[in-house]
Parts: sequence; structure tokens; C-alpha cells
Amino acid sequence: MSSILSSILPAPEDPVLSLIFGFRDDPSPVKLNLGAGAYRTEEGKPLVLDVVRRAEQHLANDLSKNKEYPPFSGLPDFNILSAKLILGDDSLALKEKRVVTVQCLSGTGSLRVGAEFLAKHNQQLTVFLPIPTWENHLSIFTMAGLSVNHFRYYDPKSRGLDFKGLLEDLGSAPSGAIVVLQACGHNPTGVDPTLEQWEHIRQIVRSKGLLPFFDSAYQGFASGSLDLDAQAVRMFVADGGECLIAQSYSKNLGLYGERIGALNIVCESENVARIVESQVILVVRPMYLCPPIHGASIVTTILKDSDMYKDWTIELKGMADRIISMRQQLYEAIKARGTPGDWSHIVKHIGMFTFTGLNEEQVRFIAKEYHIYMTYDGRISMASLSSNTVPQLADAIHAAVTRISY
Ligand code: PLA
Repeated sequence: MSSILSSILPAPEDPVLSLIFGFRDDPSPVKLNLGAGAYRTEEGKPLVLDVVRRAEQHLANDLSKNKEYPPFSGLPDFNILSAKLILGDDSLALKEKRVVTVQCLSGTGSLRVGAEFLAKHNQQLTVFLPIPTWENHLSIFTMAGLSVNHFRYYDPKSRGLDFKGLLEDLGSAPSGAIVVLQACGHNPTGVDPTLEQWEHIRQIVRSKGLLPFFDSAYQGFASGSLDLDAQAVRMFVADGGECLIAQSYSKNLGLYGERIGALNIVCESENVARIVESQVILVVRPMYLCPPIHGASIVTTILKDSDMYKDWTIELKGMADRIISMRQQLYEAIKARGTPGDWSHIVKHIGMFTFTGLNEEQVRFIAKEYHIYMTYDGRISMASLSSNTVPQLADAIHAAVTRISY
């Protein structure tokens, strides 16, 4: 009998996986993984928020809850509360009922459902991604059938925003094209536009008739404030124009494995929203019928209860502040070693990640000699560092920079 499966070629080597395997197979007791974008405590452990434990206990004790299928678009309360969280309680778009919200499999699932929807219904099938961006964006949009283009975002020289390049590239994008913008805590660079720069971006996006698709994976995790981190999104929604927003609760509620998030589509009228919702459901149903209920129930319990909500904001700020203090500690430690170069970008960057500026050779050297693992583009997760591991990383960076030239 001829085999179909045995003739399949292996997938190309994934740099992220080779990093994970490298870490896994390293026998060193001091090995440190800064490649994964997941929060760790000062003790290097994964964190389940207290408020999440409380919500889960509350759900377990509530015998009125059952395990029926939810609607295709997810739990209605979850959707309303999620839309309010990103758009603000007083959002005009919400009052005018022109926002469609669909519970999805976290940020990735929300992006994919949005991409499939746009591939089916948007006239212009080109999507513009920042250079660089979260690497999965490319596959998500390509696999949905959209054609991917890029716009300049990061300037390696200044280790900041290439604002001029960004405006030039968006200024020459074709009308109707989709533009992916990260709402805050840009992955992998840690570089966000200022509010003033966002306003310029908004003007160019609107004047060129582009469709903004926000990826909001880090709301509250960047600045420590849910409202501040939503400012860019709210600025676009306030002008009355259309946009899409993929929301994730992986980082801000630490619900990584629950796969809980939402896709919001802001339309120009209630009537359009109703039609859009009917079509989004046609994307969802053949893929996975309806989303899972547990993560959505946890989020709903917390967002509904003012005490739990308040406790969440405190725990969230605690995580964001710890990350910010890791930036300061790492910067001071590198400075104290007299490492050549300007390292102030470490404190200027925001969110979970920093683009260190280390090249691939330096990254490999650090893994081999110091047992510290990061992605080959030199990205480190600040959320995986602790006061104990900062000196180890500062030593490694110092050695890499002084022994291997840029
Ligand atoms: N959007 C951005 C910008 C992200 O960085 C990530 C996760 C997601 C969406 C998707 O996360 P979610 O589906 O859990 O909501 N990026 C991680 C994870 C943290 C990964 O790629 O494995 C990262 O390390 O880049």
C-alpha cells in the first residue's frame, strides 16, 4: 500500500523552537529563558493572579452554571464587558451599538477570525505589517489569503521609532488596505509611538482610507494602567471611523493557556454592525463552532464585580511595575560594568519586551557561555527577569559586546 503521510516533508526549522529546545537540553542549573513572552515572579515562577483563583472558586461554587454550548459569538456578557474594557465605559461607538464583539481564542484567534473575515469581505486584500512585528502576524494574514506588505517602524540606529519612514510608507499604501498596529508594548521592539505621533498616524490612516486592525495583546501590561494602554485605540475609535481590534487576556490576566480574547469590529452604523456580525459568525462556525466557556467565565466574573476588578488592576499594576523596575535594574547593571554603547533604550522601551540590539552571533555566544536564551533578533522578555538574574544577564551582555563586535 502506498503511503501518503510518509512523503510529507518536514516543516522548516523554527527559530523559536530551536531556542526552546536549546534551553530544554541545557543541563546548567543557572539556565535562564528570556525568549518566552510569559510573566514570571521574582522567584522565576509562572503567576496565577489571586483574583483569577477567586473567580474560579466562585464559578466552581455556583451550581447554576452548566456546560451548554455558548452562542457562536461567545458569552454575551463577556463580549460587552470586553468591548467596554478596550473602548472605555463612555464610548460613543458602544452607545450607538455599532461595535461587533466576538469571543475568540485569545489574541491569535481574534486576529485570525478578523483576517478571514477581511479576506472574504474587504475589497483591498493587502495588509501592511510593521517591520519588525510579532512573527506570527505574517502567517496569520498570509494563511487567511491576504497579501502581506510592510511599513517601516523600527530604527535600529536610534533603537526607537522610524516615524518618518512609517508615515512615508503608510502615505503610499493603496486606499482600503489593512494596517496592523500594535496598541501598546510593541512586540518585539518595545517601541511605541507617542500620543502625538499616534495622532499623525491616525490622520494619515484616515486620509488615505486605510483600515486599521489593532492588535491589543498587552492592555495594562505596558504602563500598568488599562486606560492609558488603550489610548491609541480610543483615539481612532473616537473619530467615528471603522477599525478592528484583537484583544487578549493572556498577559494582563495571566490567562495564557485559557485562550481567551475577543475580536471587536467598529462599524459606521448599527445596521452595518448587524450585517457584519452575521458574516463573522459564518467565519467562526465552520472553524470551531463556538468558543470555550471557562476562560470567558473567569474574565466575566472579574469584570462584573467592582471589588474583583479593582483587585485585578492592583495586581496588574504590580506586574507592570516589576517589569519597569527590571528595566531600571538592568540598565544600572550594564552601566556599572562600563559596557560600551548607549543602553538607555532599555529604560525607554515599554512593555514585556526589549530589543537589546545584540546580533545573532552575540545571542548564540550568550546562550553557550552564559546559558541565557533569547530570540535570535536579540529580543528579551523583561517579564522573565528578576533581581537575582539581572547581574547574570548584565555580565553576559558585557562579555558579548566587548568580545564580539556589532
Ligand atoms: N499579539 C502579539 C503582539 C503578541 O506578542 C502575542 C503573543 C499575541 C498577539 C498572541 O497571544 P495570545 O494568542 O496568547 O493572545 N506573543 C508571545 C507568544 C508572547 C508567542 O509568540 O509564542 C511572544 O513570545 O511573542
